Amino acid sequence: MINEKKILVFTATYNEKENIKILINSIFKNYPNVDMLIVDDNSPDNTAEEINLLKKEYKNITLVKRASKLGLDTAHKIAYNYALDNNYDYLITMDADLSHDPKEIENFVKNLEHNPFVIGSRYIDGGKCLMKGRRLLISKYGNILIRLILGINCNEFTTSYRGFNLKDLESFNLNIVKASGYSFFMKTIFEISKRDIIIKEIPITFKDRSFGYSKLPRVEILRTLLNLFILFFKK
Ligand SMILES: Nc1nc2c(ncn2[C@@H]2O[C@H](COP(=O)(O)OP(=O)(O)OP(=O)(O)O)[C@@H](O)[C@H]2O)c(=O)[nH]1
Ligand SMILES: [Mg+2]
Repeated sequence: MINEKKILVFTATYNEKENIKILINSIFKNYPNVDMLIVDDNSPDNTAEEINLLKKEYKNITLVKRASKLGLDTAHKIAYNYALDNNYDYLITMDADLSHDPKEIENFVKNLEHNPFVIGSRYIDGGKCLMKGRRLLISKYGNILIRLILGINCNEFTTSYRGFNLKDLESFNLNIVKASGYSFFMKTIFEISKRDIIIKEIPITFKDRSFGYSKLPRVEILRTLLNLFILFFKK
């Protein structure tokens, strides 16, 4: 146990067979006492089978396998509800594609001791985004644009590497966030900030995935822009 808290680490998977094995091994090697919840959307590459094999070795994994690709927003809501129903203190969410380094979980836990909500930020001192070219530009300037338009004092809106101190977040619940794709992650910050909950940014290093392919379609960028302007007028 990292500390005496009950901690759930959540990730969603869609075709992450190679990555999930490395991720699970790394998490339990470093933090044997956390629990893991994984929502897999019937990945055609049989990610779920790989997870079931790993479950024999690591008893504290729960797998929810859904019938089809139902999206990241609903997967994250399942995790939030599961964590509340099972009385977890902290919920830490991350991608399964090794873009998020599990060694940084310790820093999330440390910061959750004094903060209701912690976000891993690539764009503060000490943070790094190892993406290249157009992807880096879109991510970097996209986050600056969101910050300017929403007027929220935060440098990162789109990463899913986040920590929730569930006992300290009474006025917030992920179920109220109505959006999908990248917009879901942006709107979560909007709803948290609207409730005057302090957003604690901690530096993370984001690596591009080495196995598999991105599942977020390019149209997501346009949809996020549209939702950004809708949020601006709602403010
Ligand atoms: N269960 C589930 N998982 C998903 C779905 N879409 C994406 N994921 C997972 O969510 C995480 C983030 O998806 P990515 O495709 O890596 O999206 P991204 O990180 O924004 O994009 P890249 O930077 O290009 O990798 C990964 O662990 C995916 O396997 C989905 O519809 N259902
Ligand atoms: Mg990714």
